[in-house]
Amino acid sequence: MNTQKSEALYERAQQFMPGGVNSPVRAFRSVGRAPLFIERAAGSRIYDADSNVFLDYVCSWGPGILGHAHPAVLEAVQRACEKGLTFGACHAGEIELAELIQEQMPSMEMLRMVSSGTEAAMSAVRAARGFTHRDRIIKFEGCYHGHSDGLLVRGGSGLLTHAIPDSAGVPAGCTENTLLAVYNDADSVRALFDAYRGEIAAVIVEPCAANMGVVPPAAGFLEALRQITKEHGALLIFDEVITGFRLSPGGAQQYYGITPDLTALGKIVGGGMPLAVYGGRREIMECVAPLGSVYQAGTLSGNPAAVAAGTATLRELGAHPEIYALLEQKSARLQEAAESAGLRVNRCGSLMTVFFTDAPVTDFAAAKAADTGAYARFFNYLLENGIYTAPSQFEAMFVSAAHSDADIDRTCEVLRQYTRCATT
Ligand code: KE4
Repeated sequence: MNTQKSEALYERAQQFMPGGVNSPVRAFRSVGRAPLFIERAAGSRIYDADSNVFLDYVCSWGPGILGHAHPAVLEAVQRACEKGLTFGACHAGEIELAELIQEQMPSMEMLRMVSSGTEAAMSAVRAARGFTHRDRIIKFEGCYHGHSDGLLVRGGSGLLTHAIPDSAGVPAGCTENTLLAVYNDADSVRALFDAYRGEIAAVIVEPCAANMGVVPPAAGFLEALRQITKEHGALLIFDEVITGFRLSPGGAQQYYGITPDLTALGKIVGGGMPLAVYGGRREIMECVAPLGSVYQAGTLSGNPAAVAAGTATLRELGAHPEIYALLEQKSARLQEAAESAGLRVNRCGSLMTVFFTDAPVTDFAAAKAADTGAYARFFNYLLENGIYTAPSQFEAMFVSAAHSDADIDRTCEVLRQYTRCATT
């Protein structure tokens, strides 16, 4: 595969940006090749600088549930941009998007728009602390909630990919109130609440972990978190930046039937533009400025163009609820094909990860034991066969509504041809 133009661009990019990238996981370092520079994307496909075409199962890490450059989304953004890119003031579109979100996620009685999932998760934690007047929070090893100081502890995603479990530059004081539990182990959460009785403001969790690779919640795990937090007067925060509007129209909270106190949303809710949201019980959100004393702000929060993209995306999903059943069918076919090639697959709806390990992957320790070298070979095999999947063992594959049956057939064919012995 010719990647000369990408390689030349990469050389130049490295002069300006750390690792030549604006986000570490794009650097392809764990899959042993120079990153591709993407020129355009449409539907289920991305096109790189060397005119290679790939079926895209990264979907920009989740926003692309409708596929790239969906006409309805593009038209909405173009219309919004013609009226000006940003006002730094209120506009009616924010209300419309808030209504759409609340229709699908009634737990979000009041919400605030921000510009990234990091901001959404960070702000939800701050609101929880402000509401409960408690300082400690619990997160899970291997879960990733963006790069705010207090949450960069044993995180997943790029931290795991680049073996930086705890980031440099984060003073101990920023993480001393961050307690770590084991995903799918409710007893590890109970033990922390017993040890820090009355001190824990909230538990923040990816309701289906997707940043150590996909690790679905064990039966009863989320229910246990809901019960334990209630018992201890702590809040349950669902980080639905990935699962929101992906697992179901109402996200993981609808899919699993658990109502959190606060939710962080990102990716799909912005339709591919920089927009994220946090929100939840009204009494908690009324602690947020200007109503309350929890301060949070943002120049581009609720940006009109981003709001237009998110609104068009949620409207399209609302107009075509059949998308979710189709995503399930397509994803199940991919899983079946991979498993027929002897691969281990963790899947939750249209999120999945092929793990290179013989043991079941139900938590961070099991995920970390995966053979990242074997994953790299798998990634490159797919890429050479025109299929672009996550350039890291510790990320998810995403399926979109734009992946046609022919796309899925093609992908299944490549997966079935894959034999570990031939490529490890
Ligand atoms: P952003 O700040 O990247 O918009 O969102 C942070 C975030 C928060 N919560 C969850 C569950 C997330 O998955 C993320 C970000 N996801 C990664 C991919 N696993 C973004 C890709 C990247 O870092 O380049």
